[in-house]
Amino acid sequence: MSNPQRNTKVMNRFDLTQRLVTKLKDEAVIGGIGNTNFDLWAAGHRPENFYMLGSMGLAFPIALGVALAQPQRRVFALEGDGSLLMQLGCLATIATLAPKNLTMVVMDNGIYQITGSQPTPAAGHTDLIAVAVASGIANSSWAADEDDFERLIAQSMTATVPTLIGVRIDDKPGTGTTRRDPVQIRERFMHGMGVRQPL
Ligand SMILES: Cc1ncc(C[n+]2csc(CCOP(=O)(O)OP(=O)(O)O)c2C)c(N)n1
Repeated sequence: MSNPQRNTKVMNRFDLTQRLVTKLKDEAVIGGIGNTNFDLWAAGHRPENFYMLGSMGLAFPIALGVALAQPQRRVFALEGDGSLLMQLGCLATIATLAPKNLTMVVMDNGIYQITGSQPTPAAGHTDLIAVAVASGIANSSWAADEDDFERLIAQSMTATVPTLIGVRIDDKPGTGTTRRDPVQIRERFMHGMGVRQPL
């Protein structure tokens, strides 16, 4: 499990994903590989959702690209701690490009859950929010509990810099299973972003 020294409540990924999705209108949401993806799907499919399949660590980089391409639209990204650890360099890139319309959430269960729950370095000495701050994303913080999570999400909606929210979560598996149809996922998302007619 994730590092208990963070003094934050252990929450649930699906509950937090639902809390986010119910607040949204036309915002984009990028789900990472595995559980962030499955819970995003289970929280209710929307054409503005993009489901990353197969590659660890690409939720934040893809969300960065969408945020830069559509600066008038807010973009959310949901990523697991193990996946973010695989792509830490993206934090420095995001800090440098600094899109104000990007809100990132790292769901930290301290394990690579979907491949057998091996502990990640985030369960030990590595504090991903401290890493993000040191990378230049100053507006980064751990959510103390569900109310704090909702407050940080709301605050990010009008932020002038990128936002990163860390949440400690339990080890409950993802709630649903994303339909694995990459072409359909891409086409629906492009339609959701207003850059392609529906299939
Ligand atoms: C480059 C790469 N290495 C390994 C894998 C295998 N793999 C898929 S998901 C996963 C664990 C993901 O962990 P995390 O992001 O913390 O999410 P969790 O499963 O805990 O929700 C691993 C090791 C992969 N898909 N890609």
